[in-house]
This record gives sequence, C-alpha cells and structure tokens, in this order.
Amino acid sequence: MKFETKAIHIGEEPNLEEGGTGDVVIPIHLSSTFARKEVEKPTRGYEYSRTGNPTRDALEKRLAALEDAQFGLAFSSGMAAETVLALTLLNSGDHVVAFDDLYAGTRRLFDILNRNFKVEFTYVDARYLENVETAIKPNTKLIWLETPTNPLMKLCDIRAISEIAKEKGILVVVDNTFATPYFQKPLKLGADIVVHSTTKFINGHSDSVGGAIMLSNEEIYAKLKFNQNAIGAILSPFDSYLVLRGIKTLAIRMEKHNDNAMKIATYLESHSRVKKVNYPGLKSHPQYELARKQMSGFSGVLSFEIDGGIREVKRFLENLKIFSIAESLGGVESLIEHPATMTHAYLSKDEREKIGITDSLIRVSVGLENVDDLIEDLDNAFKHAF
Ligand code: P1T
Repeated sequence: MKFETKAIHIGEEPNLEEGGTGDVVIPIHLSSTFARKEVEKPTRGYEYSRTGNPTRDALEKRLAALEDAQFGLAFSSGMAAETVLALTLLNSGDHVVAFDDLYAGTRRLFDILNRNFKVEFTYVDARYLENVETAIKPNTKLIWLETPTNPLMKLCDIRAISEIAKEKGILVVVDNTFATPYFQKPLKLGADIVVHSTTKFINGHSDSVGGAIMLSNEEIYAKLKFNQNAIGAILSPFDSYLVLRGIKTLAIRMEKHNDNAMKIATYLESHSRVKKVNYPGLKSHPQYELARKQMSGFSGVLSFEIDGGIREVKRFLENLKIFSIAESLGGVESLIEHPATMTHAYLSKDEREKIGITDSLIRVSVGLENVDDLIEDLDNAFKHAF
C-alpha cells in the first residue's frame, strides 16, 4: 500500500467476522478495564486500558505503517514520548550527542536527566558532520536529532550521521515532527528510532496533545512497551480516535501546507523589512541540496528575521488578524510566535544567540487558509509595524 492508502486504512480494517459489527471507523473504547472468563489470562488480549486499548492499538498500528516501521507507541504528549524513550535507553553515566537547535522543552527534559541522573549531553551544530563525529565519546549511547530544527529550520544529514553511529554501536533518534513521515523517512535513511509530537501535523487540527515513537527493533520495542505501561503516560482513547481521524488527511494536508509555506517564504524573502528567511524549500537555504536529497517536500513551518527589534516584532504580531499568536504548529489554522519570549524562553539569551535565535526571529506555522489572505494579513501587519 502507498502512503495515502495506509493513512486511511491501516488499523481500521472493518471486522466482518462472526460477532464483528463492520464499523468502518473504529469505536472509541472508553472502558478502563476488560473482563475475562478465566483468572489467568485476558479473554480477548486486553486487561487494563493503560496496558492496552483497542482504539490506541489501532492508532499505534497506523503510526508504525506511516514510518514504514514494525512498531508504534502512542503517548499523552510529545514530551511523554521523549521521556519514556530517554528513560528506556539511558542510564546514569551515559553520554548523548544532541543537535543544539532543538525544541526547548526537549532541552529542559535533558537538563533534568543531567541534574538528577548524571546523563551527560553535548550539544553540537549537527549541520556539520565533523561536529557530531568529534563529540562522540566512549560512553556515547545516543545521538538525538531534529531535522528540520525548531525554530531555525536547520537540517542534518540523517544517512551520514547514522552510518557513523552504526559503526560505533550508537543509536540514532530523529524527532520527525516538522517533516512528518509524508516528507521524510528517517528509518529508511538509517536512523533507529523516530519520535513525534502528534500534537502537530500528524493530528493536524490543534485539538489533541499527543506523542509517538516508531521503530523496527523488536528488543527495544519490548522495553519501550513495558515502560509505556510502567510509566503510564498513554494517549487516551478519545485522543487516539482524533489522531486516527486526523491522519486520514495527512498527505493532502501536507501538500497544501508545503505549497502555502513555499509561497509565504518567497513573499517574505522579497519583503524589504525581512532580513532573512529560514525555509528549506528556498534555494537560498544553505542546505537546500540536502533538503532535496533527504526530504520529498519542505513542510509548513518557516522562520524569519524582521528588520527591527522587539518593538517592531510586537507591533507586527499584534496586528495580524488571521494568524493567531500561539505556541504549537502543524494545525490547519496559521499560527505565529516569537521563540525568544515563547517556545524558546527556557534557554538563556546567550544560549539562544549562540544557536541563532535572535529577538527579531519570528516562527510561522503556515495553515491551509487561502494563501492570498495570509499574505495580505502579513502585508498589513508589516505596514503597522513600520
Ligand atoms: O508539545 P508536545 O506534544 O509535548 O511535543 C513536544 C515537542 C517535541 N518535538 C518538537 C519538535 C516540538 O516542536 C514539540 C512541541 N513544540 C511546541 C509546542 C512548539 O510550539 O514548538
């Protein structure tokens, strides 16, 4: 099956067996527990809803299929997925090499692991292979990547990094939230594990917070499954239903996000009040060639630097009518935010500036509205700001 077909059917095949009802949409199994005939074993495989739930199972199957993975696991948030992953793969004294431009919540989690469990982290500009290579130590267990990164849209070469990691027995995790499996398949490029905030494009409608892990290594999957139940940060049945429903239109949504973002990136690049646009679909992106090689599209997020300071940023953002000033991304509605005071405020100003997150940086999640309306909205806001 091709991507669009899997996105609609996997995990939701109608049950036409004796006793099955033939629903074409999976029921939301709200029951917190499942009765059994015999004491020793569950009658239909289900015992307690944290351990396993039919609606969540359907979603987990579909999530795996999207990434061409053997296994999928769904969590109550992207951060919950990351927490379970980190607690499963890392022990105190281990070392992790991570991209320095990451969602700041991921940095916050890593700081806890460092403080409380003595896991060591080295943050590198993973755009350059040699930085990753030289950061590796004898106790390095994991390389943690985001590509494109949040919020600067930097890329790293998943295949090349995975080759180095494999030689040294190090696992590679890729946060594929920005690209989605529609545009990028990290496992095919050699990574071991993919993690997602399903809150974003995968659900796509800004009405569910969730996370996912996809992988094909059975041994690691068994540990993750055990810890998913042990830690308990599972996705609810209702959210599982919402995400299953959202995924059905993932392919068609991503095409339109990509088209609209490309048009907005081009518009911004030609605007006299814009200093720089970060979007991997632009020829001016320093890693445009890598983007074309490892992605089949460039997705719907971009960031840009306005030609002004915090005063102009505020005037620009607060005069938008269609874009909402809000954290998050990947929904059908366009969102806009100021990383320095919002999503990346956790980092110190020095840390932000070292990576390239200036006070003039604005991040845009381009939605599915008519792009002419979006450009007109931006145009008006520029007029108010300057
Ligand atoms: O918000 P949550 O579902 O817990 O996902 C965390 C997360 C993980 N990875 C990436 C790349 C992310 O962007 C996020 C969440 N990001 C935002 C809320 C944001 O506005 O950037």
